[in-house]
Amino acid sequence: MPTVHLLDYVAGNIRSLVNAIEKLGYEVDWVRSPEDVPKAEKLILPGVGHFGHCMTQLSQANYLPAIKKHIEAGKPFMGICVGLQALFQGSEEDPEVPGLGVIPSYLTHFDESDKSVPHIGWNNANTGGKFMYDLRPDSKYYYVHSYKSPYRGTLEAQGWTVATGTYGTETFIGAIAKGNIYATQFHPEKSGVAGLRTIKAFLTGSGAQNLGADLPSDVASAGHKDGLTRRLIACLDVRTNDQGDLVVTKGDQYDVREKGADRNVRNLGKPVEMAKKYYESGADEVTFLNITSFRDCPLADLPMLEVLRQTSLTVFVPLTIGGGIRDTVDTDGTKVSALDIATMYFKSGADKVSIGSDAVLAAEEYYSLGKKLFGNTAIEQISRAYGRQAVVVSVDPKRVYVPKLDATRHAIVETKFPGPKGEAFCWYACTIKGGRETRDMDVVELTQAVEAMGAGEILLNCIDKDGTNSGFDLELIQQVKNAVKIPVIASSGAGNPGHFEEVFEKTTTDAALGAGMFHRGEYTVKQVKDFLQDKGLLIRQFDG
Ligand code: 1PR
Repeated sequence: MPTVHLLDYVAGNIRSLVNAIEKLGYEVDWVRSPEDVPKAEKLILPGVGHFGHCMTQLSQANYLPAIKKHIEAGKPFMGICVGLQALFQGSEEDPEVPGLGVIPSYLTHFDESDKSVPHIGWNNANTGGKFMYDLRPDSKYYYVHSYKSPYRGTLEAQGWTVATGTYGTETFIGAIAKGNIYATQFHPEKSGVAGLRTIKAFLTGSGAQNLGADLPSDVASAGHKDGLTRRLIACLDVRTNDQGDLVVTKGDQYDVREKGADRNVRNLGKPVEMAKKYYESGADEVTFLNITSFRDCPLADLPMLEVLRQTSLTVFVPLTIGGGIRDTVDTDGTKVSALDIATMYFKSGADKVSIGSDAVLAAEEYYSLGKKLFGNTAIEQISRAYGRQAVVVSVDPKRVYVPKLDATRHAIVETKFPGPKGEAFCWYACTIKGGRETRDMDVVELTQAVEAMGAGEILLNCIDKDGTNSGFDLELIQQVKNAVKIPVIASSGAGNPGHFEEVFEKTTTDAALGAGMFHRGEYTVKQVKDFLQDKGLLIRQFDG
């Protein structure tokens, strides 16, 4: 089997990259010390998290001279995400830390005055009509980053071929290549078939051969629209049923048991199979929520680890796992930190972890200590090790109606849907333990606290709407959108494609999630995307 060398220098969730390479018929050989670098013919430098952290790790382990030598020797080199950023002179993220300086430009933060940051989702890598590692004008690629190299159109004069993405009014470098060097800001291993294609062009060497030549005019001019697409996520709530099988289930307002006398846990299918079905139907991401904690088995045998391992072999879009991510004690009495649990999930193929109950408790402490951070919460620890983009906070709020504006200290919404006694106002109370316990904290307080701790995204459920098929809670979603800069995923209540159009048109949500309507077979992900496309919204279709 042909081999590619992968540099393993920093805690990272690179299992999906390995899976993608193996799927393409190549074998991964690990570079675990600078002495291994000269053995590499083709070298890939992946990267997640902070620019400074990655560069410091590389520098302290004395990798930088070996990488430079590899590049200067003209051997194939590919950088991914922070692996692309490493090629630049430096980044606003950590101004004192130098990059490799192969590309004479600096990285800057996205302007967050008019959009969510990080930039998360599917966007273009527009080559301007040039051949570049099989990047295609009508394909979309998965990005997640807060810093970018602004596109100025000057690097081409120095022999670089550049592909761009556009976010809001900013155009940035999505991929760049010259000679033996290829680097992508997006994650090709998470970009479905389009991503596998570009990795293949690197592995086979075909990408470097015609680099920068003109694409055939019919390909170059094929209709496409640049920009971030509307992101659609399929969510699978997973638990063991009373027979001990691991099943996908779905509740009505979080009650997952059938209405009949026997009250069985609803069984809607098998998690790995359903995830693959949604991927092939065009889901932009798949989220698994472990809604029971499987507490009676050792952590290393958690059934969700195997679900992730199996899913990541065939599903090449981002995978999120939630449920039970908190400091805990294993069955043998060993203390295990939330970071250890997250690491187990990342190593099994997850790209993000989602934290629910523990985030609420951490936020309570944050406020009780006068909004000070001590770096010890699960969110801070995981975000520091794996980057902000790897930490989602899942919020399970419930409406609390009040008769007048000053009836509570909480952030209020004037609602179009009055309460049982005609109350015209409400606030959203956070809950823990799958909605079983309501806390004296509103969604604005929670989301602002977790944003300060380093969460990268909010998964915003709504217990009142969950499983109702009555559409998203637009008032809740806009309240949270107004409160934070990080992206928000609208969840709970989707019953038909029109509900997705409504949430995208009437709120500024960054993504929308559906569960029951897909599991029950009422609509496919593709039908929702076709509907949104017909309405003129920019979406990504499965590129198979
Ligand atoms: O608290 O960190 O252990 O995480 C537990 C996780 O499990 C949380 O993310 C919490 O939301 C979730 N969870 C706990 N109990 C339930 C339950 O249903 N009994 N599921 C549950 C939450 C809600 C959504 C659902 C949408 C869309 N599921 O994810 O998929 O509401 O549904 P719809 O489109 O069918 O309306 P921790």
